[in-house]
Amino acid sequence: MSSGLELENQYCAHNYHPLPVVLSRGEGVYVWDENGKQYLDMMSAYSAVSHGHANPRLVAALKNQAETLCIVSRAFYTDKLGPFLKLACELTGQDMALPMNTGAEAVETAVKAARRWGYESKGIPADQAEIIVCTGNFHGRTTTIISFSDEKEYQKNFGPLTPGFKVVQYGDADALEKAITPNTAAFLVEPIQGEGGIVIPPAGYLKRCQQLCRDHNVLLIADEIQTGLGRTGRLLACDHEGVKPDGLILGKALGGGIMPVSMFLAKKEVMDIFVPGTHGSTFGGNPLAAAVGTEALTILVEEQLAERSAELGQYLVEQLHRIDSPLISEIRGAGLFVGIEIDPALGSAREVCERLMARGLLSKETHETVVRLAPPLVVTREQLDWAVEQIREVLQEMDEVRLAS
Ligand code: PXG
Repeated sequence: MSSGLELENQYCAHNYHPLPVVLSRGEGVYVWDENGKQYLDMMSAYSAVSHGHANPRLVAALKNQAETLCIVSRAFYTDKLGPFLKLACELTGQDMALPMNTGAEAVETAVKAARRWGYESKGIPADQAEIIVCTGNFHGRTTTIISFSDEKEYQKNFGPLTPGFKVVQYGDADALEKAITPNTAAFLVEPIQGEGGIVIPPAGYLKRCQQLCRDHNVLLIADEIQTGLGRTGRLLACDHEGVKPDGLILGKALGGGIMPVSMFLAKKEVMDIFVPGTHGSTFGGNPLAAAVGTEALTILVEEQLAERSAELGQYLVEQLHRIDSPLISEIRGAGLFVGIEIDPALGSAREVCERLMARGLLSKETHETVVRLAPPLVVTREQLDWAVEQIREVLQEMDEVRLAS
């Protein structure tokens, strides 16, 4: 057994169930294990590695900034943060941003912004603010965020939970309308649910939610940590419906697959509720993160990664549809953000992933029935062809085993 695996199992908390592969190097769409075996990465660290592993431009930006200035805290201005946030705001059509590190921190920032805006701008009575969220949501792992998950396993024995959240059916705008009260400050939603299993809501859903939010003076906050920055074939998944959220949460790919960089963006009226002392982070907005983030956004635009994702994602889904297997019950996707639903009566998504791994393709199941395919956006058509062939053969193998037993 590999010592990397043994040591991690002994010393790292067992809060994950990783596939048994010990990775030691990455370049572009490939990663290698400690024995030198190559794998095509069809997971990209849950969309964080959209630019590919060790992207040379990002590594250069990182090295250059690491040698110049890394961390000074927000007690001082730096020459890197302003230009980074300006670029992020211009690209997304927002006025201002609050930089953080991990996705969950940016979600927490959005929750705080929404509540304070609710009291100070909308006039909600003290401590009465409500935020509406959706069934199947995933927004992170902090105590407050798990409080509004509808996944009981995420909450079990972590109570008391934070009050002030209401859960409505994802994809059902009527349910949102019914749930809104004068105390509703915000509706927090993923335009496509990632951890929920690549769940795409009905066409027109977000647009209708936007209208309802406007009609009732409720902030529409989009969590695009996973769907943003080209993953679904547009810069933002909200762009598919021409929706501009009042608050936007970015993370993952914003750090170019190199370091944690996240932010909450909003219009000025919302962001102005933050005054000195109300929120912060030692590392949020540090010059190293800002330099890498700026380069990540620049590459995204210059190398047209969103357009690439749209084109190649459509190609991937077309090719997957050609696989004739009873194990596939549905294929869903937007851009290079694709889920293959496996019929649980005929096979498990985990087994599909394990068999793919043995063939040099890395993916991960979500919700036991979905095989997720989200390669770096720099993947090529030929690499996708190879991946589809592996999936076809694995499903065929599993079907043969099933029929023989
Ligand atoms: N929002 C969405 C939509 C996400 O997918 C987060 C927020 C939280 O981001 P951070 O950086 O705090 O993990 C995510 C994260 C896990 C896990 O087990 C999380 C994600 C994907 C896969 C596994 O915590 N997405």
